[in-house]
Amino acid sequence: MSLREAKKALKRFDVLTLFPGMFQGPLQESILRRAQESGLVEIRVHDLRSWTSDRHHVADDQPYGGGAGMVLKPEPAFEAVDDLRQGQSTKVIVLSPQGIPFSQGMAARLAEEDHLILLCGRYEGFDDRIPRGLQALELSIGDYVLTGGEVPALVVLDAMIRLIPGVLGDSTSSQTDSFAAGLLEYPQYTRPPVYRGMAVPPILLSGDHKAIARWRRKEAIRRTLERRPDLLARAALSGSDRELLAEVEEEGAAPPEAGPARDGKLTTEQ
Ligand code: JCH
Repeated sequence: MSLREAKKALKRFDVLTLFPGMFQGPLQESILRRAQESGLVEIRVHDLRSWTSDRHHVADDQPYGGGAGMVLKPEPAFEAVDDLRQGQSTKVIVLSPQGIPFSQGMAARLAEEDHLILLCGRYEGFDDRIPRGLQALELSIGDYVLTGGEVPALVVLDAMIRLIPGVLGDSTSSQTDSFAAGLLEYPQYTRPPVYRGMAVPPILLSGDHKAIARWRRKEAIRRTLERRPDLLARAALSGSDRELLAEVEEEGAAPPEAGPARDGKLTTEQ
């Protein structure tokens, strides 16, 4: 094996779910499909009901203490993980609204693991001995309640897999995108130069690469200030970034017709 090939280690992902069919479409298109075909990643989706022992393959039960809904039983989850675990290197991830926030940084760290098991719950959640006993990393993809852990598992897989070396054709593109840099992306344009009365900013057609780089950085800062001030507060801004930020603040708010509604009609938090 050459030095180049030695770096190209296979990553394995085992998904445990009551609805394996939910993974068939998303994992068989585009980049996730190619990542598997090229042998960089292996994703196995398993039906949790295979690890139930009763005749009716029951995976849920009523919550102790009463209350509405059902809870995922511990036995199928523990037995499945026992069967799939590959020694110490295996990390178990449980998707839940009670998890710690999943982020780009978390995706980058998890993309370095050799073997992950992702457990998707259903019903009103799972017996709390599941994440505790499995010493799982409990992750939330955001503050909204979904019907189960399948869509969150796909989100986590997608975010991790595109960071695995060799998965994206261009090895630099995942590094340079916005969240890695702590700012939102600058606006992009392609042909035609004017569409439905909206012109491409003339500087992008100027051929002046230095001026274009400055404009892009300034627009990235403007967007981040307007849409995600929380990100801007944590961003590592250089001296020239601070000058661009001062210019943006001097110029004031964007005209209301310039972009999607961010006023009372459509806010990011209710
Ligand atoms: C899940 C549910 C009512 C949970 C069952 C398993 C993750 N970020 C994120 N949002 N939603 C999830 C998620 C993950 C796994 C499961 N549900 C549905 C329904 C609940 O409390 C009343 C809790 C949701």
